Amino acid sequence: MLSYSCPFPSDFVWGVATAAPQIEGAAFEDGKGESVWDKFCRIPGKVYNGETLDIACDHYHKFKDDFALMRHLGVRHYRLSIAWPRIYPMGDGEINQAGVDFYHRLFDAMAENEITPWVTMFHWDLPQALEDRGGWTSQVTVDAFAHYADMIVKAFGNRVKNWITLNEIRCFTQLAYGVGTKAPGRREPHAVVNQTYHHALLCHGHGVRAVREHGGPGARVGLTDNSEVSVPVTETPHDIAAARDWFADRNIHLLGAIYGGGYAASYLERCGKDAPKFSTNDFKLISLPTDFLGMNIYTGYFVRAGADGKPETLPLPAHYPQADSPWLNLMPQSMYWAPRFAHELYKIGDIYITENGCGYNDEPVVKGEVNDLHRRDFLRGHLREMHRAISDGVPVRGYFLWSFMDNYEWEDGYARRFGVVHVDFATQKRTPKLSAHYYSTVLGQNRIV
Ligand code: PNW
Repeated sequence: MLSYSCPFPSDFVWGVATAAPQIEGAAFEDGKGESVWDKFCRIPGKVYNGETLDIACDHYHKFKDDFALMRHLGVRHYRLSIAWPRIYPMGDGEINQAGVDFYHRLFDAMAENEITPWVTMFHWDLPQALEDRGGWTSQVTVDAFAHYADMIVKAFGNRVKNWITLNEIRCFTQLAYGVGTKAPGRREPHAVVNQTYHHALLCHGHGVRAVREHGGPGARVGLTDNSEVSVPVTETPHDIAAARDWFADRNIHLLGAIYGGGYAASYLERCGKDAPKFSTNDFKLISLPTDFLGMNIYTGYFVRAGADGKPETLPLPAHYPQADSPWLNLMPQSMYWAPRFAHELYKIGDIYITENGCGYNDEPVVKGEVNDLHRRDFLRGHLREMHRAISDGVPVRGYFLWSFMDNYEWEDGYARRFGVVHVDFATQKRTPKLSAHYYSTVLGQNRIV
């Protein structure tokens, strides 16, 4: 067999991913409450061009067409999220039945198109009412999430078997309460940010608990993490060991805590007086066994063993290749090393790449086509490295491309396009790009083409 054929295991899961706030629109329809992003995007200077999530891809009204297109492309697995403020407009308290009904319609339409849902419970759209009560800095949010998770698993558990508790803890804690570039845009001291991590870990635990209690037969659950990824500069034992140490250290407060059953002494020591407040009992919940780990992989850091053998991160030279998202340095080997290190360090049995993709700015439709050869190249390079990981025995069981269609790219608004389907935001017309046809061929043939 020629190596470029790269067949995947016959039960490999190929999918696409989106998130409710980025595609649904209908931000104030049918009783949906305000989310932190609905508020944040209206603060001048926070989001590119002042763009809002009000309409987005209008998926709320167009989901039938969108699922028909997915089916047409051969996509059988779809990662989506439920909008918490659609279910509980105030975060807790009264249920919005119209919101629950919407997701029933959505899951019906998916079933009609033979598409299996993979549902993220929380993808950053915290109800603003909870932010007003402290948001992720407060235990109030943990209690509300526990209730919300119970509710959605009870409501949808007969049709949803694959659950993801939280999407990318770092992004709605550190970037939202420390750096301030994501909603609600606060800049709090370390101690507060460390506490938001801890509250997120507790919510992850509640998500797992809810699925175990109400998920029914065959239900599975895991976290989606955007681990910080190291790529060894050379694939030699020294650099590999240094890169693995780096990975363990940079993820010590999230994956390390969940899979290690508690905070490492070295982490708490480093935090000093800023350490999160917790009880050891918390880890009975946080470290409940999961069925898989979801990893969102976009980029990484080059690491080598320094003169003292310790990990050393190399700065990137000028003109290192990038996508248009300024943080998205092209590093396909991250798709090999991230799942491999996660598997080695935390003994995880099943890993899914729950997001991987690239953002570019100008992708015009010319004569009905979008010629995104850069994205096709990105996909092929990353899939090859994922295939190499599987060949080396790393248990990667599936891959979800980010994203099905161009959508609201958070503080970058609509300018940054991640879709394999082009969206004209003025007309809502969808046009599959060259990369959609490429990906459709890959999943149809179950190999890299
Ligand atoms: C992820 N970084 O976010 C999110 O899960 C998606 O909602 C988002 O649209 C997608 O990736 C593309 O950005 C990330 O700075 C945001 O490294 C930032 C980073 C990584 C992922």
